[in-house]
Amino acid sequence: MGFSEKQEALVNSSWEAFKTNIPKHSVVFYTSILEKAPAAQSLFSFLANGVDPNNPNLTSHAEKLFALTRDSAVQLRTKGAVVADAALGSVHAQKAVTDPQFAVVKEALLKTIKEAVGDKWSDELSSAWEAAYDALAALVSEESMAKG
Ligand code: HEM
Ligand code: ISQ
Repeated sequence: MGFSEKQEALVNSSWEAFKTNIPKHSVVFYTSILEKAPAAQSLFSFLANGVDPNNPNLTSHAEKLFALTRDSAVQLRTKGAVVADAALGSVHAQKAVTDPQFAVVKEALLKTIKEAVGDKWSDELSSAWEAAYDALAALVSEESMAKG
């Protein structure tokens, strides 16, 4: 199934909404992750002191994850596939990231976008982010398996 121009535009505009207040949206994101997976606190070095919006490490990691998902949407639309940096695999292989963890991050990401866009939220917007994230996650997890 192809990724449409409209889906790309939906992801791009909500990425802009996310960027208007990264500390605020990062709190929504990490809080949602920790609710579902409290163990994530010890996995991420930048969560050692809890969800602190003034910790630049915490906000920059969230921003990076959302930016990569947005790039993935652009690549799906222009190339029909996602081409990511192979280095993504090795960090996740070392941490032995599992499928349920990918799902937790996905749910938190969708919840955060929903909050960021307010009444512009739609099922179409949600499935566009979902498709972009799934394609990226598949790649990260494949690369991480290959590195074993
Ligand atoms: C580190 C991307 C999913 C756990 C990283 C890094 C990137 C990245 C780029 C390098 C450090 C940074 O700059 O942030 C992604 C992408 C994902 C994904 C694109 C999904 C599409 C996950 C999942 C988990 C996870 C599901 C497990 C809950 C980690 C950990 C680190 C890391 C523990 C090291 C963090 C630290 O420095 O403390 N990831 N990640 N990642 N990732 Fe992921
Ligand atoms: C997974 N990998 C890298 C960074 C992240 C930030 C927040 C949540 C999950 C992440």
